[in-house]
Amino acid sequence: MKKRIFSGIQPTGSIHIGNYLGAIKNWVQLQNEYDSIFCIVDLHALTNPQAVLKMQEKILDLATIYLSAGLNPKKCILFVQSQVPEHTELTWLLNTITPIGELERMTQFKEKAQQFKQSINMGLFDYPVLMAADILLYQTDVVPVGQDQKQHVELARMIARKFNHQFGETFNLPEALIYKNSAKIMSLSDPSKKMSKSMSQGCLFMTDSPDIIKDKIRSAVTDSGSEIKYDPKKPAIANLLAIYSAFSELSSNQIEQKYKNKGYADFKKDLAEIVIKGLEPFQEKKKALDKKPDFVKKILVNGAKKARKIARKNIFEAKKKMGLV
Ligand code: AQP
Repeated sequence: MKKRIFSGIQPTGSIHIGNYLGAIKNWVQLQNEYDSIFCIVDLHALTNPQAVLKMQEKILDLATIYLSAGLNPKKCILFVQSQVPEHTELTWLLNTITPIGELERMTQFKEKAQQFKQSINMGLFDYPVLMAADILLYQTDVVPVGQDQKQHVELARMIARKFNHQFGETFNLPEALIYKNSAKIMSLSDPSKKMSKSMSQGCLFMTDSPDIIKDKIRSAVTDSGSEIKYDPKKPAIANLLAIYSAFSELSSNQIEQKYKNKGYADFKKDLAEIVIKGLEPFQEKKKALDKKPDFVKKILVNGAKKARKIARKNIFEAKKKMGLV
């Protein structure tokens, strides 16, 4: 039997190349090897006060992005989280065994609480338990994510272990799958911060036009010096090398050799071309799919039906173990 993977993205705004390289691009490969379930996590998005605006538009756009990037509904299940109510039901069950201290440790909570100082909501705090429910509901083996989500997958594993210990063997223990090279793409305007939808400055979006891509890469901040060489103390060039490497499949070493006697201007010009070329097939497909919203919606409805079938079976088992059935 194939191992199962589950992953998702929040419909919180335009999708950037961090989301693509850290998540979607890998999913496209993985759907060939794994029993694959990919989700649009709209309930997670509600924790961001801005997200409720035009939610349905953002959901449809993200689904279109998934399909245009190469996710194939014949090979994987694609659905919207809120269409499968068992996610919230399992969240409550898991809440009752999750220590508050564990949630207080979560880096994402600390960062978002800073970002949304005026509206720190309970959902933001409970986000990792909903994520644990997403994962455990499908008896997931592997969760492909960027580096930023590793801590949440570890928490899901801890919750599964605790549930199994307390109520008897029920959930698979999930593992995070992180692709080293593209695990954390940083902001082009501030390489000390990760590229993030909610801080659109410094993002290179998947739907950016060639001219915008050229502009953004030309004006990306650089470090002191002019050498094209990986150096952990120089986060800006390290980030641009990671993007170059992910789009070209060349290693950092090979890229350094190529630009041995050249400067940033040549490097950035070529990087822009490589990114434009890399995104071209996706952008063409998206333009065509944008004209077929009903086709995309139908895929999501069918996906939710398939996901729910699996979810129902597993939530029944969890409730039975807890004495609720
Ligand atoms: N900069 C990044 N580099 C590599 N991977 C990244 N991911 C996000 N940013 C980067 C990966 O994309 C997937 C989906 O992320 P998400 O939308 O669920 O939430 P996020 O991690 O919080 O992404 P953003 O862009 O920062 O969104 P907002 O600003 O809305 O919170 C995950 O697999 C994540 O690791």
